[in-house]
Amino acid sequence: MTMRSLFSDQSQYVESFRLFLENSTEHQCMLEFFERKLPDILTSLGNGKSTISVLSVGGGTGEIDLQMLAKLQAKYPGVSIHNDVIEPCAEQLIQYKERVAKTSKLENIKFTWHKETASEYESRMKASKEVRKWDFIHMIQMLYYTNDVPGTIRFFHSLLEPGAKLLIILVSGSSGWARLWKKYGARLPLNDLCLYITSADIEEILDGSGLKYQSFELQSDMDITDCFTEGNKRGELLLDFLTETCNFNKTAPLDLKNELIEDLKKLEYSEKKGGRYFFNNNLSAIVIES
Ligand code: CQA
Repeated sequence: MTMRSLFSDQSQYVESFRLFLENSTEHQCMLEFFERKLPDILTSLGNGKSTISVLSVGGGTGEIDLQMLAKLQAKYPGVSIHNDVIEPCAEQLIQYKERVAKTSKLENIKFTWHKETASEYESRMKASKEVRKWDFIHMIQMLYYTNDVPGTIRFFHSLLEPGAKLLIILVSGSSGWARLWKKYGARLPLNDLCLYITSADIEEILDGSGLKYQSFELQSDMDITDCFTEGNKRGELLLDFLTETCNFNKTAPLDLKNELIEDLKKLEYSEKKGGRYFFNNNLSAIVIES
């Protein structure tokens, strides 16, 4: 059997991702960041405006977006918000709309959804004559899925109003992911749909282009203890998510599997607490100024 990318199986990807969210503090660490730092970051971008325009690039199911919008509403009470969402995945857009429909206190927010990729949006905007500018643009855990990272950042940065901000969240250069990709990337199923990029790569791009930014490290972990129990279904799906491989346990060459499993227990990847292993899932939030 050959190793196949997890992306080739949509339903298995969704199941692995659901388990990952259950076993990690991925969303909690973002919400904590929104709680502690976002109000400051949002200062000035809406001053004196009657409408604030927000662009969510890769908004997914909207779970994180709505938390962010709540912070914006709290910062600018009574101000109306236009929230545009770019998201190519149809199922996720449906879930986003359902979530909006059943959430209260969204009366002053107007939602517009665009079922397309960031690069399709870019082409469409460049072809149309109108230039639409934004007060706040965010790209959360999505830059892995673009084909031209510097170009994508440059384009969306060019859409910022004066005083506006662009927020990027993705895995930290000091996370277990960074180590895993560096050592094993070449031996995992090649896939042009997902790039192995971290905050370190983004900061290098930003330093080279002279854009002014600020970074924040968000502490996060993922309980991977189940990965070390032979035959544990949850552990197998979590391992699939980590390696982005479909049925990694069944399809990976034995030497690769053994080496990776042993590495995951090491301190460069995980911390051991109370007999459990916590993979380092640290994220970085990068705030770029207009
Ligand atoms: C698609 C693409 C990516 C998705 C998705 C669907 C995704 C989550 C859910 N559905 Cl078509 N991506 C995602 C989100 C957060 C996250 C990771 C993937 O932490 C894992 N990565 C490793 C850090 C990204 C490569």
